[in-house]
Amino acid sequence: QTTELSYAERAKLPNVHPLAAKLLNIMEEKSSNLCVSLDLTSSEELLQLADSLGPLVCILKTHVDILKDYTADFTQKLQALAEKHNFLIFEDRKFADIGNTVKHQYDGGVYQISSWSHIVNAHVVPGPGVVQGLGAIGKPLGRGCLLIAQMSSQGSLATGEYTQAALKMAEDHSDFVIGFICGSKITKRPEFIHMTPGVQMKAGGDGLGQQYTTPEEVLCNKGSDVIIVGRGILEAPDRRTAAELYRKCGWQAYTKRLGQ
Ligand code: 5FU
Repeated sequence: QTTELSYAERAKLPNVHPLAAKLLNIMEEKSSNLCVSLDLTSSEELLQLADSLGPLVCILKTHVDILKDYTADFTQKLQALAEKHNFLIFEDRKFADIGNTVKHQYDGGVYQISSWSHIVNAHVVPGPGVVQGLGAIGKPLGRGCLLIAQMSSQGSLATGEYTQAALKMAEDHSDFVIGFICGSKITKRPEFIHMTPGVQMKAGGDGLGQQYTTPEEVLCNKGSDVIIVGRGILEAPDRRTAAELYRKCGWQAYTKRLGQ
């Protein structure tokens, strides 16, 4: 048996980032390691679904730039739902430019992402400047960043040394980086949170390069912490029932990993 720490134990570690601690506590409280990816184009539909699925998830992931009817009112309402249901918001913006540019993209423009999204992510291809630029905005606000260490898509170039460089960048900026987007656990340091997209109940793909792994495989065998599920829920006949199934499967796989 390994000495695997629970989410609650990890939340109490001395070096854990406050936002990571908050997330780990939410996961424990809600018995959920499910991040739902609401890749929808209508604000109203997204908000209604956020209200319905909110109790089941630890994180709600957005792609705000695919909304056809975005207004600042949308993010106000989403924040209210995050409070109501106790989940974190993760805008999957995948910043990938020089520090000065990403600062503006994070803070300004139409979406003002830093004002409402608890978590954002970044590619490591530009080097550490991308994290420093984002951190200049995000750190004073108590935000956190995930580095994209691996991707779920077929033929991804984020492998091997690239993945190791992402880990190093995270270690060097652990006052802002809370973890990774990855397919499997890349570090034993329990302060970092591993989140995995490309999850459905059945392994397979979508014909555009997406590759799916099951919740059990991701949490038990690959050692990741959070499953990110989009179409597995969005395309189900009953989205709430599907989300509850993913939550339950994810939680069972986690408790199995803990050896309970
Ligand atoms: F970084 C990544 C990645 O490597 N794979 C992904 O699929 C992000 N994603 C996102 O997760 C993608 O942009 C979608 O928003 C979501 C997966 O959606 P699906 O419908 O479950 O395939």
